[in-house]
Amino acid sequence: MKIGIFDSGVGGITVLKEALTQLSGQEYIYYADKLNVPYGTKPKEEVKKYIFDVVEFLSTKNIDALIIACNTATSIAVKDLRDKYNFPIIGMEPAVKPAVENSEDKKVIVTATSLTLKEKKFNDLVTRLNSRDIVDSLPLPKLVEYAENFIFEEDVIISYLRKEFEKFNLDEYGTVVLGCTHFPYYKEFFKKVLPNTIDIIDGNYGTINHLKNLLNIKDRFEDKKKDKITFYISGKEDNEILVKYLNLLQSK
Ligand code: DGN
Repeated sequence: MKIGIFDSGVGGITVLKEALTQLSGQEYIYYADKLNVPYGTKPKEEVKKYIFDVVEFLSTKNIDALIIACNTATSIAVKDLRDKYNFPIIGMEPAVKPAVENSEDKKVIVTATSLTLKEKKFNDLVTRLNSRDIVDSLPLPKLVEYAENFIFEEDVIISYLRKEFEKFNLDEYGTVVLGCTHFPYYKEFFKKVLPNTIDIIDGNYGTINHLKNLLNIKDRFEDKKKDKITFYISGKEDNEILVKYLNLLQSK
């Protein structure tokens, strides 16, 4: 199968990595809209236009399915994209449901971009789960900027996260959700800042598992066929930098 994956930048590579871990022998076309990153701090209508341009491009590559590997883009465009295109479209959504189930009597912090946290999609989800009182949100826009600029220095990231989580009494919380595909690059740093009684979860496993069931794809452990990946990038940078990010994740 030919699977299109896109994000505003390098965040979706964390989803691609999950696909390579779980699935066997697929062809991936990854598009990073580096020219327009970040999506998460811009006006909705502007971002929607960028998203439609990217998906139009991917649709010319005869993809069998599309993963919107970006929570922000999913929040604002998944419905309209599904109306326009015939291939299956899988979006990302902060993993609030598993987090609420996991936290028992404790609360949940959902980290994401400001746009995702403001959007109706996220707020409807929290209401539907009847969890308004136990779900708090925390935008972490700088993590997107750090990831895009390949900043992984421990002191920089840890001091940013420490300052942001200072706003919470962490004893009250059981789970932190990584609701932006750029954030799994920093999972180890989240672990260092948060007490070990707090679980950290993201939506990448669930998204790829859903794709696997939808397209009836074999598990990697059942069948070790080779994968094929083609990268595209908008803007000035060379698409080779995307390989660097994938290698970074694979070395962990
Ligand atoms: N990776 C995107 C997400 O999951 O929301 C956000 C990146 C951005 O453009 N701010």
